Amino acid sequence: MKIIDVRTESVILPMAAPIHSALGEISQFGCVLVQVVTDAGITGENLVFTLNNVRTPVLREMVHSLIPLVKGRDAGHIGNFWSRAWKDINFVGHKGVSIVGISAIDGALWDILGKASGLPIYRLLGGHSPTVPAYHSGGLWLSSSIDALTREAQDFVGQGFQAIKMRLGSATFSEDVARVRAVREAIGPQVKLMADANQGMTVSGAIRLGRMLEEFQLTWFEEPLPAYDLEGVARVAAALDTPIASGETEYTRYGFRQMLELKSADILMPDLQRVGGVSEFVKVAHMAEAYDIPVSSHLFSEMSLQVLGGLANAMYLEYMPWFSSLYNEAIEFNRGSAVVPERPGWGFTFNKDYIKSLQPC
Ligand code: SMN
Ligand code: MG
Repeated sequence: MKIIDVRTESVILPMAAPIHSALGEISQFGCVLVQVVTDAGITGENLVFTLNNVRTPVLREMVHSLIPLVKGRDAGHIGNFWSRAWKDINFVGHKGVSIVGISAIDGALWDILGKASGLPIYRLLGGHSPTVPAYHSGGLWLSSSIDALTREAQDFVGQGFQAIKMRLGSATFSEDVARVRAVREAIGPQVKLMADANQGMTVSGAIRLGRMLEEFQLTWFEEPLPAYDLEGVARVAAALDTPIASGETEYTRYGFRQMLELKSADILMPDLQRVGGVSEFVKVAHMAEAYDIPVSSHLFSEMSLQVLGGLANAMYLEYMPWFSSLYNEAIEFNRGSAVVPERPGWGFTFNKDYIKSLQPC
């Protein structure tokens, strides 16, 4: 089965209301939708995106620059594409946009492999679990008042979620502590609670706030420091009992190898578009397994679900409903866990009518 074409289109995906984290405001996304077309009539789909539709054409152009590496080639030679692409991007760099381009095509190739074999990706990866515990991440933003936070937290629990994530980065530590206390009291001791600082802190600040938060039994304290400071976050992880989760802003097996060697985090959280696609997510997860470190996905809920289902050390799926409207199928939940679809490939297909209604960019 040969690849005969790679098509891309970019659209603006609006948000119902802007949200705030320590990263700033997010009001919309620029989505690059990728279709890899084969001569067998099978098309692989994938998505990469930018926050606020800034520099979306850069991502799209990066994907285009890799088309000559796949066009006319065997669609099943995914590892071969990855190795040649790695060499091809050397001059531009082995982190950042160039990896996003590889991820976009890699994921579409895995979708093709699944559709061609009639199997969901999680079975192609070894089929570890048909369900994956999920946490609701689509709320509890910095912009919410304490009242709104507690209502939203209770609403997620009412929907059946047994784990939820809130954001840190208020004007003072005591405000962050008050917000975590309010959410913990609203959901009780059983529901798991994560907190994400979105890289906004210093080593000493993260240790100080982390100690103030120990009593709330957080499942993890996420990305306390700027993503480049792998040694700094290792010092935070060593100082706290609360597990540190990090890695959503890290690239490829080489970045994560360094995190593992430095003991930067207790939980790794690869992001499909930054890690290097399904191929690289799996390598990172297997490497982490050798350190007895679990992995939790970042965004891309629909696609990450298939990857996590194939892994023995999958801890949580981040459920972020931002992109759900792009798909014909919805994630099914059962008592707080996401059910891995048995449909071939991703098991999620683009809703072309909805996408047609979006503004191109
Ligand atoms: C996050 C990532 C991207 C945009 C907003 C928030 C956050 C997460 O770090 O982990 O969901
Ligand atoms: Mg995060």
